[in-house]
Amino acid sequence: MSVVDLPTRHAAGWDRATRHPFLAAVAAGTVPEAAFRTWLVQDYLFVGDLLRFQSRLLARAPRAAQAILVAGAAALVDELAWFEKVAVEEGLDLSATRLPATAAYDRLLTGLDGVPVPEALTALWALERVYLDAWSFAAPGAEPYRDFVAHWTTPEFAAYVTELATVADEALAGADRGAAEPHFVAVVEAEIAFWDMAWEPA
Ligand code: HMH
Repeated sequence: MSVVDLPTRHAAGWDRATRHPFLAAVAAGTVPEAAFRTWLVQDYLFVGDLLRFQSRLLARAPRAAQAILVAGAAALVDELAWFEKVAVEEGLDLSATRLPATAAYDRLLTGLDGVPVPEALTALWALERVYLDAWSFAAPGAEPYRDFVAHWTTPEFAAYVTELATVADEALAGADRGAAEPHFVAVVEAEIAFWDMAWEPA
């Protein structure tokens, strides 16, 4: 089994995380602007938390996973700078506090510090893959969201996600594959809650 088999093993949750009403509304151009702005600021806070998690994971990662984790961390630094540019353009307040779903996701990431590296790598792959699939579902997106959707569906991002699957699979080869599955499920649930936070349609 490869980690890439996990989405089909948990198809209902995966669908809820990657075909959420928020994403459908971005595709249709009907998402309330305030909801999108709230979500953007929370995603900025999440990316900061993710960079910290990824840095801690790098510190204990096997040799074969180091290069991809470093490249991914550098991409997250660029992503933070991109959010800061958008914030200036759109007048967003990035100093907002974490809403409950963002805080809960950070606790999930911190909890992963205590699990074996192969399981943490699986969770990292899952949180990137679910995000890529979610925005791919919304693509190309309606105005004014098209540039955002394009930013999160680049071929470079897709290639990164594929590489993460490879290192997760390599690490899991000598580990307990079954132990990774609950972390996958927890990531999917955290993603659903993260979309719900932005907008729960009536
Ligand atoms: C909620 N999940 C969420 N935000 C992100 N930026 C990613 C995953 C991937 O970076």
